[in-house]
Order: sequence, then C-alpha cells, then structure tokens
Amino acid sequence: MATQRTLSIIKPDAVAKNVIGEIYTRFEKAGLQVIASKMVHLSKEQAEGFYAEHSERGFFGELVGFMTSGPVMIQALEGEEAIAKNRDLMGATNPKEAAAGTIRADFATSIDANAVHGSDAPAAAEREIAYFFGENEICPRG
Ligand code: IDP
Repeated sequence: MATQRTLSIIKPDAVAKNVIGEIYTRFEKAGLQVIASKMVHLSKEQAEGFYAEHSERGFFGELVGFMTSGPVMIQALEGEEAIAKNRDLMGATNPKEAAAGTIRADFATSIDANAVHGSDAPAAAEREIAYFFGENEICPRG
C-alpha cells in the first residue's frame, strides 16, 4: 500500500449544513490526515480553472454557479491509498446512487449539490493540490 495525497473540497451545500466537523471526523476515522486546509469563497475564474476538464459538459455553467454560491472548505488529505479511500468515503456522484453511510448518502441533496469533491487519480490529485496550496501551506505530520 502506498501513502498518497488527495484534494478534498467540502462544497457550499455541506458548508451551509454546518457538517464540516462531521466530514472531518470521517476522514480521521478512516486514517486520513488533514495536511492543509482553507475556507474560500471561490471566484468564477477559480471554479472554472479547477473544473476545466468539464468545460465542454452541458452542466459546466451549473457546476461553476453552484461552486461559487457560497464558501467551500478545501483540504489536502494524506494516508494509505488516500485517493481511493476518500472516494469510498464520498460515495457515488449522484447521491441517489451513493451507498448507505457514505458522505453523499448522508449529506448530499442532488447530483450538483453533492457535498464533496475528491481527486479521482494521482495526476489529478497532484494538479488539484497545487491549484489551491503552495508548498509552504502543506504540513505533513509523518
Ligand atoms: P465526481 O465529483 O464524483 O468525481 P464528476 O463526474 O467528476 O464526479 O463530476 C464533477 C462534478 O460535476 C460532480 O461532483 C457534480 O457536482 C457535477 N455534476 C456531474 N454530473 C452532473 C450533472 O449531470 N448535472 C449537474 N452537475 C453534475
């Protein structure tokens, strides 16, 4: 098993529901450490750049509108198989299909207001962490 880093975002719907702490507890109980974090109200440009790979999708405008609708909590997580572990904790993109006990099953309300983002592969994790955090904002705890 490899130690990995992944980028997680608690989206505006979950921040508005005041469940940041409950979601952080799930990361901690799964053995993931928060090694960087910040709360940000994303600009349109920041959200468009982050989701650039989806720019041709029909829902892109809706996605950017939602992600800029309120503050988000952004964190880098580190741990064994962190990318897959975080995706398991999150559940399926559509909360109606998310397994019981996952973050999206418990806190998401729709496919766009789906509570959390998590990197889906190592290259994405590296790009996404660097998109939001400088090296001096990342604090690995060993
Ligand atoms: P993921 O977040 O589970 O990795 P992706 O397919 O990468 O899912 O999509 C990115 C985000 O785009 C989703 O989390 C969701 O917020 C949004 N999204 C995906 N499909 C739709 C859709 O059909 N309508 C509205 N938003 C969507």
